[in-house]
Amino acid sequence: MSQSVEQFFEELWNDYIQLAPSAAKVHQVLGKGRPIINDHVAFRTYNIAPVRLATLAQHFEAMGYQACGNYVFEAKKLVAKHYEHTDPNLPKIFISELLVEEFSPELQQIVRSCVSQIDPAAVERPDFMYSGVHWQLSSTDYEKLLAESEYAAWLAAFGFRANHFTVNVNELPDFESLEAVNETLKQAGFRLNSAGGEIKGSAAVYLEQSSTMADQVTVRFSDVEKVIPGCFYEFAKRYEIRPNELYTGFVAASADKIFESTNVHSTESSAKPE
Ligand code: OOG
Ligand code: NI
Repeated sequence: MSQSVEQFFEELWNDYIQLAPSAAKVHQVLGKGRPIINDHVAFRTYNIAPVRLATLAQHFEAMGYQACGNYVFEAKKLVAKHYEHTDPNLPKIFISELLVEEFSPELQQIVRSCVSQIDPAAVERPDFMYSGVHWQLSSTDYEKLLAESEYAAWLAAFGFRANHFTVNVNELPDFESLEAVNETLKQAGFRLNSAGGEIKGSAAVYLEQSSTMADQVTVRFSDVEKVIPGCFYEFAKRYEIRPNELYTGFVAASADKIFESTNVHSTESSAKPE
């Protein structure tokens, strides 16, 4: 029952790379075989019992994490919190939750039906955080969710697992800037999220972020299989808020665009040729 924190993050990573196969290649390109330090891991949920943000956060509180920042995303109808650990080697945790009651009755009905299929006892186990989907979902219901909220649809398709890990760029020995990281990634063939510019934030807000677009993965819905955006990798460079003290929070305006890394990209867009 009491698995170690290291084991938890290892299992979480192993689950994540199945839906973000690019992540292993990112490590090769940026780390050249050396270990990569992660800045944070992000999770998504619905604000419905038994999977509310506050309930899922208990797994991290049990590991010694403490609640720090609160964030609101009005247009996307989301709220989020981040958690920090006193052990600097452990990644920060960012958990968001969708305000389901603010959507159409149709969306609410699909989401409530999914959540009602979860065994509440399963939520209490730490492995719930990489347990995936607990429900049957048709591709038509997925499309209905997608029409209103990319977030609602992603969560219904993939369930509970790391949405992304984030490379701590400050700890990358070979890269001075996030621009340099982005250029290396693009040269290696990765598609970056350009919503709001490839780099979100700046030194003025003490945080710069970029991310890949999610890998396309095959999901078996109750009726058919579809290829849809899975998980992505993020890159964060933090700046000092005081001498020798890096900013540890998040920036809502930047996060708002990072969420779009799992958007279904239009075929009309200016995506580079493969
Ligand atoms: C979270 C997006 C926000 C960040 O680092 O600002 C975020 C998500 O896509 O679930 O991770
Ligand atoms: Ni993030």
